[in-house]
Amino acid sequence: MTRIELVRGDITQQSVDAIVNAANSSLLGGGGVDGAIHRRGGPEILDECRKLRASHYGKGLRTGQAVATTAGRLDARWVIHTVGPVYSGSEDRSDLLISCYRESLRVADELGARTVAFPAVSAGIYGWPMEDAARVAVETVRATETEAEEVRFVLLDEGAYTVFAAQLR
Ligand code: AR6
Repeated sequence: MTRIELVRGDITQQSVDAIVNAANSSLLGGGGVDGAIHRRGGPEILDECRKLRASHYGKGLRTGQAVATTAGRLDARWVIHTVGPVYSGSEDRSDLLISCYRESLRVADELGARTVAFPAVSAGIYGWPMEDAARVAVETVRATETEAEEVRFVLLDEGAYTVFAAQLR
């Protein structure tokens, strides 16, 4: 059984095996969680991202996929970068968001990560409404078979935390 935990705070301050990054397909950094992870984790993460791009993801990491690097100076062993879908009001892209959680957990299992922290993927710059982002996140983690003992959702603000808490009830 995987325990699901909820934490209000900064994901870069978590002590876990793997921290999931809401990245973009370039893997070269950005704002939001991505910016915070690279800032606090240091240049080692970007170095590995660059190498991954050169070796495997010349056209970028596709939406819904996930790949791991070192966690640099973060208190974690790995960062798992996943690319969430940009929200669309006219097209249902939830399969891609579901895929982010599933693929991240699959990569976590491959690595042997037992504790995994997720942000609310796509619910910031990519515009996904928080209620729906939380529903997809919680339902998908609950439905995914994983070796992880703990999945921790880390929400930066009170509003997001409250929405996730309601979803977990
Ligand atoms: N800890 C936990 N949650 C955070 C943190 C943090 N340090 N910082 C932001 N959040 P976002 P996206 C919350 O925008 O929507 C980047 O430029 C934030 O409040 O980080 O998937 C990438 O490079 C929101 O609820 O990710 C991509 O281009 C949630 O994390 C793009 O943004 C996700 O917000 C990805 O956009």
